[in-house]
Amino acid sequence: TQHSNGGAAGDNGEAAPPSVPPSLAPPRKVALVTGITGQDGSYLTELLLGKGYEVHGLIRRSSNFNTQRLDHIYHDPHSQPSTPRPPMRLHYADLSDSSSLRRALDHILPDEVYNLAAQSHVAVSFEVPDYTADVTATGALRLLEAVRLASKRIRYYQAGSSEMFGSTPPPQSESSPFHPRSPYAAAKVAAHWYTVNYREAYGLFACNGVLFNHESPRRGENFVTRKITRAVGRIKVGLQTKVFLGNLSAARDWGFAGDYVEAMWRMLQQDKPGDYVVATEESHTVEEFLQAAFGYAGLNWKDHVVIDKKYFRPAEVDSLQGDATKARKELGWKPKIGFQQLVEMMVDNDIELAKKEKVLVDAGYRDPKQQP
Ligand code: NDP
Ligand code: GDR
Repeated sequence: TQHSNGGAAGDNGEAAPPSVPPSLAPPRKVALVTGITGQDGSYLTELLLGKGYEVHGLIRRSSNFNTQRLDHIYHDPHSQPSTPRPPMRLHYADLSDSSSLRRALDHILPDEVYNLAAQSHVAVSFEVPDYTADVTATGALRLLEAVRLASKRIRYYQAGSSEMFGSTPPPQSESSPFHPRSPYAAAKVAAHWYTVNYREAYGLFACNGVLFNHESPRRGENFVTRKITRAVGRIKVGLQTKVFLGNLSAARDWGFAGDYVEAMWRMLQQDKPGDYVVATEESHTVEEFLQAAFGYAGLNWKDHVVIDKKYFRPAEVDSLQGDATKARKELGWKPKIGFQQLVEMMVDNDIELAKKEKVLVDAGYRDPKQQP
């Protein structure tokens, strides 16, 4: 869908439909997405382009290309001059650099800002706590301040997390207390309250989405679901035999990222700003995920999983299961993809990926020992 909307009226010199003079066509909404190169950023961009938005994304400098998740959307004007470009633009900025955020906001003047950028790995946050706080907590504050100074009519979405509930027992809803169990979770709690404060202090239309875990074939490869499905694919085609994991008894409420970005967008279309839990309301342990993923591929996880202490965390979040009543009632949101379907989608994708890797290994272009 993003391609058909990519050349919408006004972009790339294309004419508006004949029945609507360009001056009378409603102006296209403009969104700014931080973390656009991440899992959620890519799904949200597809959703917004499909709704006719002009999408601007902030990307940070990296020594390797970091736009793989957007490659199917982006059209290089040099190599594809005749293909209409979707209205998506990328700008260099960093959540640790206020001046870059101010410049981006003042230049783009978006209608909506989605703050998805973060150091988002819980285990890594114990290794780089200071950096995690700077990007995940103070980065949100910098962005809120840039939004407030640019225009108070901008609507702001903050990517909050079920990790904020930490050791609070399930089911967790908007009224459950936060008890963060990692530097990442504590930083997200700070970002949550900065967002509430900017709403109360300045009347900003600012929303917190408290999203439970959501996965997809685009999930980062060191989160447990994708680590497992990548291993299933590679084991299935003979590229590896073992996968090393930590705590298998933790329970998570896993949904599909494509469904969850729809809830983010819906929050910013309400009459009033608010905070919403987004979850499937169903919980499974890591072991159950293993059973489902290996079982679907005709394998027994017990033949392949090795426990490695290094993947245990200094403090664990044992059990998450959301109560998304408010999102269901006020946003009219519910997940379309269930647990088994999600597992199968990810395993199917990763078996295909492993088959391609195998071609490279067999041709001598890749070392099979290089695990993701
Ligand atoms: P990812 O880790 O896939 O993406 C994180 C994004 O943030 C990437 O685009 C990354 O850029 C960017 N980023 C990291 N550091 C900076 C920085 N200093 N300045 C600018 N950009 C930066 O996360 P997800 O897509 O899975 O999650 C999106 C958001 O939602 C995150 O804030 C996450 O914490 C939160 N969240 C995620 C949940 C989930 O289950 N997926 C659940 C609840 C909340 P690069 O590509 O260059 O690394
Ligand atoms: P989480 O996701 O910490 O919930 O944060 P992750 O997939 O990293 O861990 C889920 C559970 O699996 C256990 N686990 C392992 N985890 C990883 N990464 N690697 C392993 O080898 C492994 N073995 C067992 C973990 O201990 C944990 O209990 C994700 C991130 O996307 C956050 O940004 C987001 O806010 C939350 O989800 C909601």
